[in-house]
Amino acid sequence: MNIQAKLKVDPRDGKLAMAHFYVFIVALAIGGLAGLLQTFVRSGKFELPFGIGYYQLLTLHGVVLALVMTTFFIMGFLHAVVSKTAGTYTNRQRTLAWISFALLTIGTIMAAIMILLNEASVLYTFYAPLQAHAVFYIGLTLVVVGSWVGSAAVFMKYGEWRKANPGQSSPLLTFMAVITLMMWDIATIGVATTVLFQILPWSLGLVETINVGLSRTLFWYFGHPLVYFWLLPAYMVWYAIIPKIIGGKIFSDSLARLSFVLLLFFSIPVGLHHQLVEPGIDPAWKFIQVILTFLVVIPSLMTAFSLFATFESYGRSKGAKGLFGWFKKLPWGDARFTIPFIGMLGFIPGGAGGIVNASHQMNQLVHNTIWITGHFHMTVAFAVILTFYGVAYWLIPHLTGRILTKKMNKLAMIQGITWTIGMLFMSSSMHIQGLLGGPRRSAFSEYGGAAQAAEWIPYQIAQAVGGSILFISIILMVYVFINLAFFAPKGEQEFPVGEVAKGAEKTPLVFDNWKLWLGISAILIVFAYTLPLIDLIQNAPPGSKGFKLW
Ligand code: HAS
Repeated sequence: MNIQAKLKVDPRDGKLAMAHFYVFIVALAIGGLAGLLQTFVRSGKFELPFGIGYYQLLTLHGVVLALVMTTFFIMGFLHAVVSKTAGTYTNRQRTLAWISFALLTIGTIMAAIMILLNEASVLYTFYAPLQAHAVFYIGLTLVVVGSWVGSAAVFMKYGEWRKANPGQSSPLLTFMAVITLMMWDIATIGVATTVLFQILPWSLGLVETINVGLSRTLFWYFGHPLVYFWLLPAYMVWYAIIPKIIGGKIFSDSLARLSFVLLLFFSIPVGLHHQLVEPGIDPAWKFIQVILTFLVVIPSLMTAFSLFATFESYGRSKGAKGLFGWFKKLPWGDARFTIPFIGMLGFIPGGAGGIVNASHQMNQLVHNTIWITGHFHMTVAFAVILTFYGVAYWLIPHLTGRILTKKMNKLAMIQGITWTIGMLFMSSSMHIQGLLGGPRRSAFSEYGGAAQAAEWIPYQIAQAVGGSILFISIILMVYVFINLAFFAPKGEQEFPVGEVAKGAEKTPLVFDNWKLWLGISAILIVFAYTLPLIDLIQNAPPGSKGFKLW
């Protein structure tokens, strides 16, 4: 094992990661409050005070939780993981990471101010022709650029490690961090292109119209890998950290790397599955991207297989018998394991829902309904966030030189379990309401007819109940976080890094061959997107001039 993996994260890198986590917890509190108020409005029993609009609140909720909270947590986590497994950052790398943090924060503040002023009530997808103040888009651009600068720090550390360790396979967690950020950097080119060349000029009044189809397509080129940007750090934990927490081993280093490589290949050329009902895109390309979507399910099935293998081997090593005997041997009292495990369980229905969405014909039924909102609450707001909570319970004290006490562990369990109950109410009622035709992204007052809405009311009340339980869970999380960051007893909290099972095959060096992976990735993207984009530009609506971006 690399010697660095035995060391604590250097305090200077620890501070850097913690700075990200402070923003994470503030975002969780603000976004969660916005979510709670939203469920109240949707129950039809509450009106927002001070003239706050429903879409303004929904934008705040979506942007702060889906874009800000996740990005800050992920960047902080990746910096900590890379510093731990590939070695302490050099001053140059750390400076870059701080510049990244500053850009992320400034961009976030700019976007948040515009949302609060009701100048950017365009939801987290900011689809044209909804238009926000230019400052909102500039803020989001800074967030993207900030994340690029942060990934440069990670790539530099990885390159330095490779140079110092020729002929060796890179540390698994660092390898996974590199793939996550490469995917992110390639994906953000899409959103940066539409913002810089289409949306900003249009929002500044330099051009009068915008090519909506093109803009949405560039957005979803980014939007689907965005959801994998949330998922991959959770997979890093499931593959490489949970085995250590339970006292077991990583089933196969190569399988874990292969699934990440496949996620890099197939997470980007699939964005059209968000646009299956949109005009202007040839059905043949939609069909091709649906097939590619089914291919991206494979690495998740590999992940499920690998996790079962880890749990079962561990259980059997402890004397478990029978098909599910291993289940009883898992450390159920340990919040660092149990809460992410509940997330894994939730990802089974969450993933199944994704497969329904991707199935072209079924998508027609669910696309504009709140079923989709139920889907992403089960995936990102359940599987992923429970895993992030599980990480916070040990990473925050590790970085602040404190420990997770038994009392805090108990509170963390209650926090994760209340989240589970709240999200089950919320997500299942959203799924059912969606099947009954309940629309998404719609305020109660704007539904079609009162008679139809009456059928949905029980589910909307269930969402308000779920929202309230979730908010209690957020208050508990804030409490646990503050305790672990400032008040828990001083001590050494382990940073668990899994080791590979004895007898597993040696990891082939080909996994560190980036020319190969990036080359295949580029070919797939060019194949899946070139013709649809040319179509959208050439057949832009009447009135478009020149290079028909608008
Ligand atoms: Fe999705 C829409 C398809 C995964 C998030 N998705 C969304 C939106 C979001 C989102 C935010 O094809 C809405 C965007 C908007 O605002 O419009 N999604 C999929 C597919 C997958 C998928 C095929 N989505 C995710 C993940 C997300 C996420 C992950 C966030 C983190 N999604 C779609 C489609 C749409 C969509 C369409 C567009 C819909 C529309 O019409 O607008 C797949 O990646 C899912 C694969 C997952 C699995 C599950 C594997 C299970 C594992 C757990 C193992 C458990 C263990 C424990 C070991 C196959 C790994 C077990 C223990 C025991 C004891 C049993």
